[in-house]
Amino acid sequence: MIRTRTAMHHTLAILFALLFAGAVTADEAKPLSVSDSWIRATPPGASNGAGFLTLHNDGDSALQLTGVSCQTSVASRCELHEHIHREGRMRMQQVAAIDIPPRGSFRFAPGGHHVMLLGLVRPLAPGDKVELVFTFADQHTFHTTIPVKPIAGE
Ligand SMILES: [Cu+2]
Repeated sequence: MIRTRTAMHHTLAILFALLFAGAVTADEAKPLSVSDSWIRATPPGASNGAGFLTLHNDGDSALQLTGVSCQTSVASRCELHEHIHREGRMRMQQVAAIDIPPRGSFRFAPGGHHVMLLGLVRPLAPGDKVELVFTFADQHTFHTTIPVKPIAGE
């Protein structure tokens, strides 16, 4: 009994070590940085919100962004979106992938690409913070936390 329990503890310790090592590697291996990040505060009753930021690829190889998720109880999920003009109207749609060139950057900005926050359970208010997790084609992830700013802050 004691031997089994010791073996199990040992196995768990190794598993946690591997998980922790994996989590650290995921972010450290990605040469990314963020600037101009903000999420637009939403009026009462709004079901969706939008976040903006510039992602900088500080490395020597191209990166392909393939998704985003949000670690928050305020929104049910997040998506990468773009605005398009179709039949004289401004619409938005989900994008599957965004390429960020080496030593280059990609800007999410009002009227263009944005991080869509869907299924808001309450308004996004100035002072709130939302953690976003970007996913790349090579399975690496990048975490960043973005502040909510007043609508007039554009
Ligand atoms: Cu959108």
